[in-house]
Amino acid sequence: MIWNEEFETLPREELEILQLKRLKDLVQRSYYRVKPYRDKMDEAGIKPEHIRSLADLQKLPFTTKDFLRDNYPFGLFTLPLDQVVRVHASSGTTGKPTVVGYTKRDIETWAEVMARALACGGVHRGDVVHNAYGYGLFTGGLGAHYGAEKLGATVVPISGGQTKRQIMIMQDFGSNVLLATPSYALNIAETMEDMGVDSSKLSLRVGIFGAEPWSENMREEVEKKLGLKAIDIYGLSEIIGPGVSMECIEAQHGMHIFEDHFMPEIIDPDSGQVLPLGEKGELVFTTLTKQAFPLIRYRTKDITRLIAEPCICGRTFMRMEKITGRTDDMLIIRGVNVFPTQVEHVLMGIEGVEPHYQIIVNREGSMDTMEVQVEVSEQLFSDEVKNLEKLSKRIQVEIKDLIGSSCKITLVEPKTIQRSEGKAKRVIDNRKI
Ligand code: DLL
Repeated sequence: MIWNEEFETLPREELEILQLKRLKDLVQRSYYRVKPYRDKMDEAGIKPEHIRSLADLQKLPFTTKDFLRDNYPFGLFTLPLDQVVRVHASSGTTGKPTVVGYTKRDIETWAEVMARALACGGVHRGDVVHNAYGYGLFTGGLGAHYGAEKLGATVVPISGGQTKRQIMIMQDFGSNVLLATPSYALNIAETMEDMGVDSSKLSLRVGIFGAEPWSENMREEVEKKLGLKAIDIYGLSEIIGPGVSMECIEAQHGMHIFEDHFMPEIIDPDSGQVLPLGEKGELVFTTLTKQAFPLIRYRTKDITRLIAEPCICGRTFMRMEKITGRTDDMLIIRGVNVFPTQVEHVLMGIEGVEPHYQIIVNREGSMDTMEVQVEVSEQLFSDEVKNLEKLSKRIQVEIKDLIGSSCKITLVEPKTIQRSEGKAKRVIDNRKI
């Protein structure tokens, strides 16, 4: 079902008129109300009146996480705090978190895009939505919550953790929609196995998984284990939270960007040049309607490409392909670029290998080394050493074939790699310490 036919199926020409109107307003608001924006634009020699067409967006300077950090916590809000009804924050890997703020209307907008997103995944009124995204400063829990309520579904605000209890509740309440990170969904599936609960005892129909990268093989794995259709949802706190884009259940290929609110561009991460439509690069977003904390040309560091071809679902919004990694996720191992999702893809395509792994990077002398620790099934683990060696060799060869870099494979006992209740930590890079 399309939640908002009027906007989601808008002919492209009409959408562009709306986007331009909103863009002009955004640039005015940011320039006249926020000094750091004014300084940035003055430095680039751009005034709000220079924005006359959508192509003029490219004249505006980029914003980055550092810009946000420099103005911590509320320095980029365009409105006084008496109009800001909520803040969220994402924990950075180092130092201070990134803080974002919402007016009442921003919360409304967010609920609207999340309702669209859930409808895109086939969720409707009457569904019981088990929301296992974390509630709190993280945007996942509350963002999905408001959207599901707006849609008219019955929300179970369970948050992450206490997995056994979650399974009991899903069984008792007849939950048919699961919202979680893909790694937590796997944790749930595994706990179900341990408890002897078969997926047929649950009523799950669809899982709406996001907040971290996950491969197509991982999708197959969760679908099989939980007996549901797994749909990808994307978002980031800076832009609004979950609900920036969403895969439709009809195509299950690429996430529709709610372009009347969020304007995408793809750039070359090194040169900052905008790339031709369809090319892969860094995703950049401009928030067209957000009031308290708008962002102009925000560099997400996420890597994807845009799909402009019309979709069978009838939505006219462009899609973005599954995120393959982040520019700061990319490991450079002896000069070769490696994304954790590539390793995941290989691992999950091999029988007997469990979907739990970690990548450990070290520097020995001047040499970078990469070790992949991966769990194998109980049965395999107690098998003959020769078979384990064969398996480890096979993984090594497949990784080398795909990414061109050799690594050490360590097969570990089942349940030794830490399980995730939110975003999984896949890489331990000891070179940075
Ligand atoms: O993770 C918002 C969210 C919550 C999205 C729930 C989806 C579901 P942040 O904590 O600010 O916000 O992290 C944003 O997570 O820049 C991506 O690198 C990554 N990410 C989010 N969704 C996906 C996805 C939330 N579907 C960062 N695939 C983003 C891959 C994703 N990566």
